[in-house]
Amino acid sequence: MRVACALIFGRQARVAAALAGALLLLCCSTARLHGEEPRRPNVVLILADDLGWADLACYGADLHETPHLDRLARQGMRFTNAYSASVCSPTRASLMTGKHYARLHMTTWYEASQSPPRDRRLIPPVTVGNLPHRELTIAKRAQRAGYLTALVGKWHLGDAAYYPETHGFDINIGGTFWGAPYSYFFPYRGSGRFEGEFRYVPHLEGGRSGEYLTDRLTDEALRIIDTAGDRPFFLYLAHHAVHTPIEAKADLVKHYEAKLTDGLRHKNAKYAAMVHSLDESVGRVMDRLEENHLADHTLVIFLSDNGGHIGQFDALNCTNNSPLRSGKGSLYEGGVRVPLIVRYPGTTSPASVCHEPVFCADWHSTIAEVAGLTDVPAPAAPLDGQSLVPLLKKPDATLSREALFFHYPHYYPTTTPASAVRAGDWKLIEYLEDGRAELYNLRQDPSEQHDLAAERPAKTAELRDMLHGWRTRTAVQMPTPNPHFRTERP
Ligand SMILES: [Ca+2]
Repeated sequence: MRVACALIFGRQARVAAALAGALLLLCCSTARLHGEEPRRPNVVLILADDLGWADLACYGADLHETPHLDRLARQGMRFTNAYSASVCSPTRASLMTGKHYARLHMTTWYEASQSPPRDRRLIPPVTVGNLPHRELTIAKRAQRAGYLTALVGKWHLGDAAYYPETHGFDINIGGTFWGAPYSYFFPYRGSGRFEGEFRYVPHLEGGRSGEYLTDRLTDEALRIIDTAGDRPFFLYLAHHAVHTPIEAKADLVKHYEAKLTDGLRHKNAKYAAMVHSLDESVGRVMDRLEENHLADHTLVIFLSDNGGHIGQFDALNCTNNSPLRSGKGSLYEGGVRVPLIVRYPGTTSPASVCHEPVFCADWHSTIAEVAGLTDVPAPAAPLDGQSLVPLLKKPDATLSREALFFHYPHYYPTTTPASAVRAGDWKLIEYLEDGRAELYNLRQDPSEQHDLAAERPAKTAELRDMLHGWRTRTAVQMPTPNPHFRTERP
């Protein structure tokens, strides 16, 4: 009986599916007859600045409250092994171009690109600060396909001749060569705090006293969603939060100060309040997509540009990436592993989790596939990223990729110049001052506490060869010995 019912229901389901298919075909044919193409999906790329892997509640944060991002993760897919570069601009370059930032010679941020320090053991290379116009950004491709393209917030990929408007964005609200605002409070400008630089965030006139930057950038993003009309849009909402200066709204700071207790991993109430405002922003964007009946037809991507900043601001550590080691700048996991949440109804399943390692350069190809940008020119090969659509459909799928590579030939408070490779569960970091290598098994030791380089010489040699091969193939820039360096100072 049960079998008969199943057969009948199965037949009915097949008939219904066939009818639905015929209807869909008819609609598509009608649209084509009238010269209309099916509307392309919208893309909302929300990039947080310096947000650590463990900074969201859905990634284990204890002080921070992030209900909207947690909801986004419940509605979509959360990645546990997503990687960016260890500092700002390289990730932004890779997101836009689909190329490894080291291939572009953009391994550090714009302001530091031209003036490497000359008092250390190695002299870091002079890198590219301006994203070259020969690079075809995902924004330019989307623009050519008819998308309304908008950058709201931080750009950090070059001076005025290389601003977002020159790289495919119809609208640029706030994008400059500066990597951080002077202040998170209107009028977002001033000098003295950052070595006398007069920093400001343009196009945010008409604010009121007390207005908070994260809220204002969100207002601007909502305006773009509202005004896109029938055009598909690519909205790149690149928040300054939670980069320094650590400044937050007073009522939220008070809320988190009251929550501080011994034993919490996160201890900075102002930083927690900045994360709170960032989370509210994501909630407001999602609400507006819902209100405008666009949420089911929009790819939403949320990630961070590098690991959490563990340095101090106003005598307090900004964040703590535990259980991951170190933070921004470093090639330990705390410097490069970041939160990544993706929602694309019909493709991502609710509350799915993906453990496959993915890289910021993958988003160019992913967005191109989702948006169907096959009818506009693609960047010249080779692209280093690959489409994540197979993972979005099936989180336990695997990508055919040898390894992920990292390259930071610079100095930062958390590191000396280094390169790294992650292949499967294994990770090798090579320090360029003396060639010393560290080897970790990330499955057994995600906190990178047990260096296995001496114990596993064959694996160390294998990964080192892989890393050197990649550096040669990719023609990355290397630091050079400093002939004037003296270990014994007078
Ligand atoms: Ca950053």
